[in-house]
Amino acid sequence: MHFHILTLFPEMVCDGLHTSVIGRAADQGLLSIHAVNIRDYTENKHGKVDDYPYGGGAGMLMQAQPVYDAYKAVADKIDSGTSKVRVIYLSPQGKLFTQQMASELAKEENLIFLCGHYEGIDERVLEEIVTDEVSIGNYVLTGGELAAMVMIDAISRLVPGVLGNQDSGVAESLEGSLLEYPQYSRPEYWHGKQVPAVLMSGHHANIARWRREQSIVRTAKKRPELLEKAQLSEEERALAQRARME
Ligand code: 6GU
Repeated sequence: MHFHILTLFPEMVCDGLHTSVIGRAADQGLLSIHAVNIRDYTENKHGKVDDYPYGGGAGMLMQAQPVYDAYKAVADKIDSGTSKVRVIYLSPQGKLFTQQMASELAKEENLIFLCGHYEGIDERVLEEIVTDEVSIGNYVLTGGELAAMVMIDAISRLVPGVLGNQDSGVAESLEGSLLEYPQYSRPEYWHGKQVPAVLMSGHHANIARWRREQSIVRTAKKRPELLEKAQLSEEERALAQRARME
C-alpha cells in the first residue's frame, strides 16, 4: 500500500505516521508514506498558494493551480494500470469514515489524500480530481491533515503483516461484533484490586466463556446499538438485556 498525501504541512503527516506500528510497517516496506508539499508546485514566484474568494467572505482559499500540479505529479508517477487512482478529499462535508470504508480502501494499491487548509480549495480543481470526499466525524478541524492521518492509521492496520502475527485487523466492521473484554497483566494485585480469579485458573474453556460474557455485558452497557446485528444465543441475549437494565 502506497499513501500519497498532498498537503501544505508535509512534516506533520510524515512525523506523525513514521512512529509506532505504522512507522515500523513503513520501515519493513509493507507500506509507504509520501507527503507532497503543495507549495513546491506553485507557479507564484513568492510561493503563494492561496488567494481571496471571489464574491467576498471570510478567509483565503487554496488556489487550483498548485493543487492540480501537485496531484498531476503524483498521479503521473503511479502506474495504476487500467483503474484510476482514488483521490480522497478530507472535508467535514464528506461521507462519514467507517471501518467498512477502511476495509474497502485497504484493497487499493495507491491512495492519494488531499488536505485542505484555510477556508477550503477552489471548487474547480476538486471537481476535476476528487473521487471520494470523506469526513472523520461531526466536528470541524483546521485542516485535513489529522483526518488523513486517522484514515491512514485505520487503513494501514488492515494491510497484511502490519499488525504482526495477530488476527488480521479483526472485524469487517464494528457493526455485528462485540467490544473487547477487559484485560489484565502483572502484578496480580494492584491498588488493592485483584485480577479476576478465572484468568489465573488456567482453565481455557472457562476463560473463553468469561471473556465472551464480558464482551457481551460491555457492549450492552457501552454501545447497545452494536448488539442489534451481533450473533448471540438466546441465553446471551438475556445476559445483554440484564446488563442494560443494571
Ligand atoms: Cl476530513 N477535515 C476537516 N477539515 N474537518 C473535519 C474533517 C475533515 N472531518 C471532520 N472534521
